[in-house]
Amino acid sequence: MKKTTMAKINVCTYDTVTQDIFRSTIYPKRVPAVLKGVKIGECKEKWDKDYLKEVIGKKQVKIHVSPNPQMDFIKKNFCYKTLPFDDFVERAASEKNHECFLSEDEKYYLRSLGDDPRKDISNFQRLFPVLSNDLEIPKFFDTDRFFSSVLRVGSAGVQLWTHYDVMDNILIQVNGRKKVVLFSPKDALNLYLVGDKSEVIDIENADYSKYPLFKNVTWYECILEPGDVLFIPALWFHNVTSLDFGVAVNIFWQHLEPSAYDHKDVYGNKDPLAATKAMQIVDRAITALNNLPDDYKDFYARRIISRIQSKAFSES
Ligand SMILES: O=C(O)CCC(=O)C(=O)O
Repeated sequence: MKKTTMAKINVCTYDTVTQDIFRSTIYPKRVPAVLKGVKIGECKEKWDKDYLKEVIGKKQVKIHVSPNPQMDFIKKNFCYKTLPFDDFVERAASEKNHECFLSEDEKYYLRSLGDDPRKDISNFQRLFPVLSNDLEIPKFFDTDRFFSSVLRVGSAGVQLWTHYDVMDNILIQVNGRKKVVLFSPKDALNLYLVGDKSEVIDIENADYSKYPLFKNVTWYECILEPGDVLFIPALWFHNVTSLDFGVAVNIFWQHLEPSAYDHKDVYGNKDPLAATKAMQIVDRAITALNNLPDDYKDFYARRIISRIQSKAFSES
């Protein structure tokens, strides 16, 4: 079946969004929104390749390098390398690089990490203090709910796998254009999830013989221009393609009570504690069902699903 059967929706765009408008009108809807005219500071004028190279210089950064622009975290079709920031930016902004790791047209992607990536949370202002004053972080959430700020720089063409995060997020597109496709949390069963990531990598040409349910998804799409801000509510899946060399910062904040989250989470993608507990209980239920003959196991598995559906699914 062709993708044209799939419902496609443009993400709603709002002009001249202030803090009040965001909090009172946009945020409560819990759907993605493109926000235009948000004050983000001087970064939009300043953050081109040469400025970034000059002010950040030789700071070492760990980056993703891939011969294939469609990066796949599940099959790991990329590798991690470390480069001085100025070299990395020069390479990411060029279509071809004679000096390369894997191939001349390899793609580069930086997602900033904390000082100790296993323990520390990315804080863009702390990691890149020379850039800090250029970016005005919109006051869309209470500051005590701030979780992380992540600098993202990538080559034109890089496509990041579909995934969800467990916290609310604004993606501030500073430089370059970006196509973002989003899927509602209600499409979780159509996305062939492995943890927080979808197995369907080539979403534009999905193989329906392998992923038949993918044709049921509702496809939300937007193109971000420099200066645009995309609100991505927690649990909304997103797949991001850089149309140009691009620079963005995204800010995650805790939408639930802070105690709901796993305090060991550094990326904002570990499921809330209650959800993890529920998944563990289901695993135990499956182990218990395995003690039954197949026909009984099947019968009780169906009854458990029906109980979850009637008691835990929401109508809307
Ligand atoms: O803009 C990107 O490169 C990726 C954005 C993303 O995955 C996010 O904001 O969670």
